[in-house]
Amino acid sequence: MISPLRHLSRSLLISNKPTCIGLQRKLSSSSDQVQVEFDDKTGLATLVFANAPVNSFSRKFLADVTNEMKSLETNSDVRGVMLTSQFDGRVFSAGFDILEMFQKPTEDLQKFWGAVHDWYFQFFGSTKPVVAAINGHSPAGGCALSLMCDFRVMAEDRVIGLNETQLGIVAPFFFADLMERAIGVRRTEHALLAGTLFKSQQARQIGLVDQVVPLEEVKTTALKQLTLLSKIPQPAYGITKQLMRGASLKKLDQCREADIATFVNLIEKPIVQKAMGYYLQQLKKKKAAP
Ligand code: CO8
Repeated sequence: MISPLRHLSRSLLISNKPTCIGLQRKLSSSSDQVQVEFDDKTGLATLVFANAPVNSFSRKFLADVTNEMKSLETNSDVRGVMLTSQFDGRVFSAGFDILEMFQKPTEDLQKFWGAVHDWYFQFFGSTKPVVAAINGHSPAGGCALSLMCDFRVMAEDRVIGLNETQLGIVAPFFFADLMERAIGVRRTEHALLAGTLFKSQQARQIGLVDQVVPLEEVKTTALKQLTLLSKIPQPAYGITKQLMRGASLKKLDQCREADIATFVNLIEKPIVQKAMGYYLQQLKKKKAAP
């Protein structure tokens, strides 16, 4: 098996056609749903989520983005990572793929939640500068991923938040923790109970995102911020991240099995399955409406 580090080194060597931006190159990716771009002059990489139609996180997509991030993390040429979506203006990520949690055997649910843990540890545990260019709606798991980044730039007039209760499910404690870090306990409690999706401008006011700009400026603004962060000396940057995040990471690490059991127990409840089925129907109906 190729180690993640060797995988990226090989990718750098065989990286192909240049993109429209100067020295930026597309790196080979193990998945069609995640594109990796790398600027070897600045050392900045971009992960572009391209899992049509809405970048929902299936088990496979979780594993793919986790693997790509791992490769970037372990490559010393990479000085920072920007996350963004190929579906510019529409959706950053619709969160977890609800179909992965609907009418699935226990074993699949366990594997899915294990992949969620790996994804959390990889992104929230990254020691490099990571900036989210949120160029579309970002509910639930999309919001959580943004909150794992060091800085969030969002397009105007889109929504972000942990809306799980609206689906009849419960955001896990490590999502609540991510939100609490950004907006405090009281606001998080209100937001989680109501399943609030905040409009970008309001998200900025309460500190859920750091900057809101017109859509066409999202990536350049995020890149500017990433450039600044990438100039802060490593390992000081990475050690500081570990210092600030270590306790949260350790908390989940110490209860991985129990957390998987909690998830499965909740998701398998008939009333929860019913609520998710209803929510899925509503999503389809929305499309069917004139
Ligand atoms: N999962 C699966 N399918 C989805 C999802 C999703 N999260 N979101 C959208 N889809 C599907 C739609 O059903 C539709 O399918 P089809 O083409 O077959 O009709 C297709 O994707 C396109 O969707 P839309 O037409 O709605 O696309 P739009 O661009 O109009 O809207 C939105 C994009 C705003 C993102 C919209 O799709 C939306 O609101 N989606 C739902 C978002 C959501 O509520 N996500 C919550 C997921 S749960 C989660 O992330 C954390 C769960 C933690 C679990 C803890 C349990 C203990």
